[in-house]
Amino acid sequence: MKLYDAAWAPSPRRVRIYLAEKGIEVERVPVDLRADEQFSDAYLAINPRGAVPALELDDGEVITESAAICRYFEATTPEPPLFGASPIEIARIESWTRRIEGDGYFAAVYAFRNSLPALKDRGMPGKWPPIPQIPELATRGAVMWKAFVEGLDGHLADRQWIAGNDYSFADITALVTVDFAARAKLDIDGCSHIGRWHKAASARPSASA
Ligand SMILES: N[C@@H](CCC(=O)N[C@@H](CS)C(=O)NCC(=O)O)C(=O)O
Repeated sequence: MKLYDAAWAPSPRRVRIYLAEKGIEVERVPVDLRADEQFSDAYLAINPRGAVPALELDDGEVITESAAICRYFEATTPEPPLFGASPIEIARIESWTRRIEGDGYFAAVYAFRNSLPALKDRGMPGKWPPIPQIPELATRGAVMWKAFVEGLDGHLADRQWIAGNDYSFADITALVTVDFAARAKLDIDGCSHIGRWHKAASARPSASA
């Protein structure tokens, strides 16, 4: 089994943090995004969408999408549960994960991909026809981000973790989202509850995986 990984990118980091929390070791194959290695013939044979992460199983089947890779390991190695155990825990974690992805992570992607000169004509991650940058989408990302962090900050006012008593996949998703958003100059300044949560999540050994 091999995990195709990239050092600084949020989606592979999401999988690395998840695996560290579970105590699962997987052989990693680095893909150098700065050198556009995701578009090499060798990597496109693994994932024709030209995105990381990807998990290649021993029988050759490839799973893409960071959440799907983590779901695979949750099924093979249920303990400790990071997607919840009871029906209500599972629903809470899924609900928050989707909200963080749709409202927070995508806000950061809009801001990041539509503002960096180096990403000209690369408005979406991975292999697409040229996608022009649209500056208004960066503005949209900033508006979404502000509303997202305000909502999350209020939610965390009386909670340690986002979706229940225990650290979960929702926290992992939010951690990689907040750290990625900072690269697009979207911050959590003034959000004291997110600040406390972020400090605690970042202090876990898995955060540096
Ligand atoms: N929804 C996918 C997103 C994958 C994705 O966007 N990967 C980025 C790194 S975080 C990538 O491969 N980018 C390559 C590029 O920008 O060309 C997942 O969760 O795995």
